[in-house]
Amino acid sequence: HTTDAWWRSAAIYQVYVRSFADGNGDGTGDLAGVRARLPYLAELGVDALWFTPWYVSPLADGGYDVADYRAIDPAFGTLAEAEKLIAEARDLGLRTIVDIVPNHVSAAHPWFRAALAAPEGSPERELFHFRPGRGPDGARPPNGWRSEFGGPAWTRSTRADGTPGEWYLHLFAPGQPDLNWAHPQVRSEHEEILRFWFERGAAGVRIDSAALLAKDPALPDFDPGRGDAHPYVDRDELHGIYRSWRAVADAHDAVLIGELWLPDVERFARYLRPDELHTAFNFDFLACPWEPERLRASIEGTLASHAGVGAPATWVLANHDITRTVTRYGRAETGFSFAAKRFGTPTDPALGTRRARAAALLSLALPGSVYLYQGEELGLPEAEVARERIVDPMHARSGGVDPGRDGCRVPLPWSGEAPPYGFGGADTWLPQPEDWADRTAEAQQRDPGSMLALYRTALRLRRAWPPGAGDLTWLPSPDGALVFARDHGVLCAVNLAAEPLELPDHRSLLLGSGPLDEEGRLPRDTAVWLRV
Ligand code: TEU
Repeated sequence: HTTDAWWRSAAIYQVYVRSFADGNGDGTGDLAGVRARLPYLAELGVDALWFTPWYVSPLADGGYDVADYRAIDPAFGTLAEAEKLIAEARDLGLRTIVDIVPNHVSAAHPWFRAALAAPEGSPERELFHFRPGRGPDGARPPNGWRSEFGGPAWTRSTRADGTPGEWYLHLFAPGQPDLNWAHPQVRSEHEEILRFWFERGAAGVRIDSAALLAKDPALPDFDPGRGDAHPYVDRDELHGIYRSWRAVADAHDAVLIGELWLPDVERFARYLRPDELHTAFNFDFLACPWEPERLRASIEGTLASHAGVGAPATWVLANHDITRTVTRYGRAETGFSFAAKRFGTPTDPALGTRRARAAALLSLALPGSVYLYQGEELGLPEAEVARERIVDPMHARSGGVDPGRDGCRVPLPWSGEAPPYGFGGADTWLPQPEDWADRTAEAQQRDPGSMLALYRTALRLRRAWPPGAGDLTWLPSPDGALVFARDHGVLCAVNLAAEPLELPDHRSLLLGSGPLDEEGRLPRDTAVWLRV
């Protein structure tokens, strides 16, 4: 843990490959598209790129169903292209993070195909969680666990003779069977996969669903209301797994980034150790409503828990699973929860944009590293994808109640007046809204007041701050305002109150998310950076 390690203060851009840029004109984003747009990313001023899964996959869950980690999905390109991309990015000062999905594989993975083909009780099945069903004909799932996407977490397999057989566990979609992490082959295979990508130039990995891998071997029913220990979230066995991953990462000077959705900050911080994960996404901040006291408590809680273990804080406002900030912050309920997602929730895009701009400056001013999801720099709203075009399994498995996550995964608008907005082929895998002409990267490049201009300026300023730049000091401020100084001489003020905020000295204004009022005060839902 040297204090100036790059990942401690990096701005990391998340590339959702399928929707970033389409080089071959088939309507699906690909590596050729990313390579062509690398100068855009370098100019944006980020330090690293995190690529969502680009491996061979039936795309039952947008690539989080991996059939082969050692090859790129043909829809995206080839392994040779990925290696070129990593090298070209590195030449532009951009490191590469790849996504690893250890909780499950695709149902099309050779291990699972072999397990299905093998008889009950065979060693091939031990790599997964196969169990007989309950009831006289085994017609009921082995336990009552629910899939994260809705419905039972079990699907019944079919025997070679066509009769119904054992059930297999999948915490997500049926096309994503859970691996048995008690099996040594599962462990060794993942360590090999890490080495494979580190040897190809990856500077780190993002670990998907990192808190779910280990299961209570009895697979018991549980009732959280009764205080039962959770049979698959945050189990102690995980720490041993990540300690062995850390040894692999250290041998390649690579970084482990955990996706850990854990409500308890103490439990969360237990993974951030010198011999476990380097860093993890801060979902507390992401889910936090746009309210001054809640934001301040989230920031303070984050900084305290991370300081306690010597890990840098991280700041995340959006990703490929979350409603876009412009839409979220324009709603009456500005916090995020998966459970609350509904079609047609009213939103005020102008208000949402204003707050998203302020939130951008807030998150980029905080000590630690920051994640930027593609399209946030363009201020894209959540797209309303027509029901018949939705492909996210979350939609179907919720019985059509949850719109799913496609609305934040729509192909990016690059240029022009109408779809596909320079994305590539006209037949985009998800339809783009008709009213995005003023949201294209090209249109925003010409507009100094655009979201893109704000992100570029903020990232450029932030990049000049000393590495490992230090602490944050809260300054006295009226209710509804957040004002803090960083010890390298930058002050950030955010006003969430109706009353305009007097600034200490606006002559040293570096950047604002919106204009000050005639008296030089900071209006509501606006943020500034000042040099102090
Ligand atoms: O998400 C893990 C995860 O638990 C949530 O983000 C998930 O979408 C939510 O709990 C549903 O209720 C990761 C990926 O980010 C997501 O895209 C994948 O679908 C998921 O893992 C399965 O691999």
